[in-house]
Amino acid sequence: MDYNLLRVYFIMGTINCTKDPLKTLEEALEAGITCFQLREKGEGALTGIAYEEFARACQKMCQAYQVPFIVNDDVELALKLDADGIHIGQEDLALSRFRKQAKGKIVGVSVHNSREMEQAILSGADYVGIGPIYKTQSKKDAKPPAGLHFLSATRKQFENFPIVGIGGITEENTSDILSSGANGVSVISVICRSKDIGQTVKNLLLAKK
Ligand code: FQP
Ligand code: MG
Repeated sequence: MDYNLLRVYFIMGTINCTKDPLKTLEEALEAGITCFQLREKGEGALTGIAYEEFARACQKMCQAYQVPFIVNDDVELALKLDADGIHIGQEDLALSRFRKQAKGKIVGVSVHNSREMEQAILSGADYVGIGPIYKTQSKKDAKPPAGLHFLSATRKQFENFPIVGIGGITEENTSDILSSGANGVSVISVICRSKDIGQTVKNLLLAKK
């Protein structure tokens, strides 16, 4: 995959939003996010038809901006909607099984150590999410923050593999993430809670190594 797609990777579910979720997504797309992941989970998340309809609305909006629409965890929905990709964690469905069902789709995998990193590559991941780099408010069962060390060590070992940093990322620390070797940053709160999404996304896009 083109690693530039990871530059500003917005992840969102309705419960993360402080205003209308589709309006949040539209402002983020308008401002230039490079990838979108629907992560509809947690207490109060949409389910059933409402979930599927929300997913379709997000997908349609992403298509209008030609930004990849990735589904978190839910392989069934990703296939049903013909999403551009799926993001799976270590506890989620075996990657090799999904790989066969989803030729041509972007597959992302969360990794936390070098064993998981090697396994993800062997299983055919297109990119990996490394984190949590810092403390995060968006994921209750997040592992303890790992800091930048594993990120930079992974970049040294895999010079060209697409990597996005995740967990506690802000406009201020984005440069550090990029300097440590990530191709981009993945954020939820910083966009969902921004009073000026346009400016926030611009700041993320402008951050230099
Ligand atoms: N990295 C990324 C990405 N997206 C994610 N959703 C995760 C990591 C976390 O399964 P997981 O994935 O460990 O937890 P959850 O399903 O609760 O998000 F690389 F895309 F930024
Ligand atoms: Mg998951």
